[in-house]
Amino acid sequence: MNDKRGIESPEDHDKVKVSKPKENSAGIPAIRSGLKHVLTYMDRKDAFATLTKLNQKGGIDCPGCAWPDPEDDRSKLGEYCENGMKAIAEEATNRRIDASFFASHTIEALRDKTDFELGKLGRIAEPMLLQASQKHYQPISWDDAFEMIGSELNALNHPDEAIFYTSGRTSNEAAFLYQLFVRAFGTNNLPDCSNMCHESSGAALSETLGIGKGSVTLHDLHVAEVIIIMGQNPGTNHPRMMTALEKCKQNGGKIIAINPLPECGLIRYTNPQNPISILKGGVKLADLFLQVRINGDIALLKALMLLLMQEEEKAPGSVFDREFIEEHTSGYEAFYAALKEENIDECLSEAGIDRSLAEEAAAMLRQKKKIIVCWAMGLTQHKNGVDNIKEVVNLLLLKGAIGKEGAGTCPVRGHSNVQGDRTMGIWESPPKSFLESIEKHFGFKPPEKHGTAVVDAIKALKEKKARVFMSLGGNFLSATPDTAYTAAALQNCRLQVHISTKLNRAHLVPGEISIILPCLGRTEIDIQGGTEQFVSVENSMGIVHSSKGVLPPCSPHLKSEPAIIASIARSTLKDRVPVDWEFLISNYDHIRSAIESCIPGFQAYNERVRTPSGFYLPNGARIRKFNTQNGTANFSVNSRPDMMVPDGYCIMMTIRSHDQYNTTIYGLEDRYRGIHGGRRVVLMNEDDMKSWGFKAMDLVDLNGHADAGKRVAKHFRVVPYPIPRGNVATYFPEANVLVPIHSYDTISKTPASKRVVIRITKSENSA
Ligand SMILES: Nc1nc2c(c(=O)[nH]1)N[C@H]1C(S)=C(S)[C@@H](COP(=O)(O)OP(=O)(O)OC[C@H]3O[C@@H](n4cnc5c(=O)[nH]c(N)nc54)[C@H](O)[C@@H]3O)O[C@H]1N2
Ligand SMILES: Nc1nc2c(c(=O)[nH]1)N[C@H]1C(S)=C(S)[C@@H](COP(=O)(O)OP(=O)(O)OC[C@H]3O[C@@H](n4cnc5c(=O)[nH]c(N)nc54)[C@H](O)[C@@H]3O)O[C@H]1N2
Ligand code: SF4
Ligand SMILES: [Mo]
Repeated sequence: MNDKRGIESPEDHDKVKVSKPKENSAGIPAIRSGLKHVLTYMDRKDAFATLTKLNQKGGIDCPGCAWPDPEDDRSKLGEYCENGMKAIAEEATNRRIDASFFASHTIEALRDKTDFELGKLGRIAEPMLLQASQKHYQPISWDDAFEMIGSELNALNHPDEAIFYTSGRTSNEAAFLYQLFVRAFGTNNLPDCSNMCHESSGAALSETLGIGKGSVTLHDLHVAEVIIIMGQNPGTNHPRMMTALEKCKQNGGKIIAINPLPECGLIRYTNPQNPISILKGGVKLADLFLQVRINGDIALLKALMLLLMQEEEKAPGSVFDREFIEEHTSGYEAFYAALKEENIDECLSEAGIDRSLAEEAAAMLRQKKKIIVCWAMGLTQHKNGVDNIKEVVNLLLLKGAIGKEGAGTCPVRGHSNVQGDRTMGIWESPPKSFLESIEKHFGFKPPEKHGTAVVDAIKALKEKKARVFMSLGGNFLSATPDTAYTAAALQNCRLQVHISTKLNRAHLVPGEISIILPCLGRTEIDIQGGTEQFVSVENSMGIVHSSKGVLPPCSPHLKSEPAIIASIARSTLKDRVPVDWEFLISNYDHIRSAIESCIPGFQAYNERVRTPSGFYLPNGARIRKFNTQNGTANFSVNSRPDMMVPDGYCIMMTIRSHDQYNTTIYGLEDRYRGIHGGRRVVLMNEDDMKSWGFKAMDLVDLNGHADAGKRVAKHFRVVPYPIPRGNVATYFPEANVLVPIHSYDTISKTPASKRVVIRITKSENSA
């Protein structure tokens, strides 16, 4: 039984089955799996209508990840992947939950459902309200809901007592309107999912290269000489990136994968759209796999740079790009001096990498100038997440591998519009220039005091310093660290407002008043002022383009995100600020015109967003114009993190299975890793299993480190897996209960969900 009062998904460890991990990703099984989801949950005509428009020019932007679409040759067969199909099936499902559903299900009964079951209930069909001591959500009219929200917000002592969260699926238009409302209300409390995601990348890249976004385009990936993929599992989380990697290989490029796990998608890829690829059994991807220990990346990068430095010293100018360093960078001397103090073998032993493999990697980089480093959560979600990325930048700067064709930074974004939301001002610490342009354009003074990011927002709610929590999408309970702590924080709320498409666990830890406002999804037609609207998004490579739904709304009672925000703004602010909310949403062109006036790079927004592939936002790093404080790219000195673990403890990373989208559980098949039917598993090295006294499929409990308080996640099955010794892996969000609220990078405030210190013990009555 679940012992967390229903705040975690009920257990499924007894259903877990294990098979051999796969060595070839995608191919026919991917098509089969994606289609199965589409055909199980969607009406056939809806499936046809959406899939033919998915990621096509002028069509629907896939609500999956932020990987960009090719600019020219989009496949008519389908410019999407298995997980794109699952994302569509999840949103455009033919199932609904309405007032009668909630009348027959108490909140307790809903808590007994697994996350997988909750998601499969279907789309929320009408606004719902739950008040203290009630057992059921009950219907509420839109007008009453807006009225209630306005009066509760206005009853606060200070606007900072409200928290306004955003998840990265929301459109530019909704995000811009949301931050406008929140700032007009009087706070910068705008935490977002990015705080738990690529915030470390943003912080590190802004400081070193003057822009918090990546620098490369798809074309750069195709022509790179070497691509290093660190802390990322693209086969699962960015499947169409595999096509770009395939092209790079076809052009003679090499790939180095750095990961504690031999992720199948890094090893081999069969392009499901290419019959020849299918016949040949796909292409080998990684030329070199460096199985780094969790958080051994700084040590490994230092070792690689030392090896390169040795060669450079033998023949100055033969390895490093002296001209670039001289002309465009600062801090080289201090960086060089600090690096010289390091010892190659010490670094490699910390990273857990054989010297011969490191030498092979250094040899692959030595003569090459077109180098790209791609990374994701394996680098960002550490206490030293920002340092990890600054160390990546050091390597690229040494090689002059930035701001030229085939080279640069590639932080691979998660949510499909997480990058756009930040561009739109979803940021708790906005730059002054942004606030000034809001003031100039809208005629009210936005607050300057910085607001709270996710971890501080949770603490503020827990300590009752904040009393209202509103969320524009997302699942603030399960995506955040320290589930039990966060549940208590949410339960302390006077008011919770969830603007959502689907029911999730965050809706089941109510405050005194909880309101669910159901909204349209990307796939649906959005009519305002009598005409069909489209929205726009920014992908991982800074291209802004349109997205337009094709299906009729799944319920007549839904409103669009911008319409909901405008109504909340109106009922809260009345005429306090001179913003015409109704005008803005009557045609989204009006919102885009406002964006154009306030945010650089959006000139002629309405015109350019209508061009078939959209437009690129300006990117200084791409053209060697570094908008840092000193105007140059900056080397940095980053210390190696402490890798010591107390006796009897190990390091756990929390990762995604192939069959989930963050807290949305599409299914129970982690096909590539060979785990089926359940998610409560802990992947463990076989030698560790022997020395810790465990057998395959033993039932164990995961215990947090005592210093961090008493955190336990019970009943996980041990699965032998090729993972470095002393490291284990579990799935997010099941293991989030173990991520301490106070364990995060102090600069980015990103929770260290890839390095959690735990002790593993046999479960009592383990059968
Ligand atoms: N299908 C699907 N697609 C998704 C998502 C999803 O849940 N499902 N989520 C979206 C979102 S929001 C995001 S942010 C991205 C996430 O995309 P990823 O970052 O690829 O996702 P994770 O599963 O967190 O995988 C992290 C990878 O880092 C490795 N790793 C862990 N610790 C370390 C370390 O210390 N060093 C190194 N070198 N590697 C390490 C893990 O073994 C794993 O392969 O995907 C996006 N796309
Ligand atoms: N331990 C651990 N924790 C992690 C991570 C990890 O790797 N390990 N990864 C972190 C990362 S990278 C991220 S990005 C966060 C994700 O954090 P979130 O973005 O908060 O979580 P999601 O699971 O993506 O949110 C899913 C919910 O969004 C709602 N939704 C879906 N589509 C729409 C829509 O179109 N509009 C609206 N309004 N709502 C919609 C649905 O109700 C759905 O249940 O989790 C973080 N948490
Ligand atoms: S790669 Fe990402 S954006 Fe593209 S179809 Fe797949 S899930 Fe959707
Ligand atoms: Mo993310």
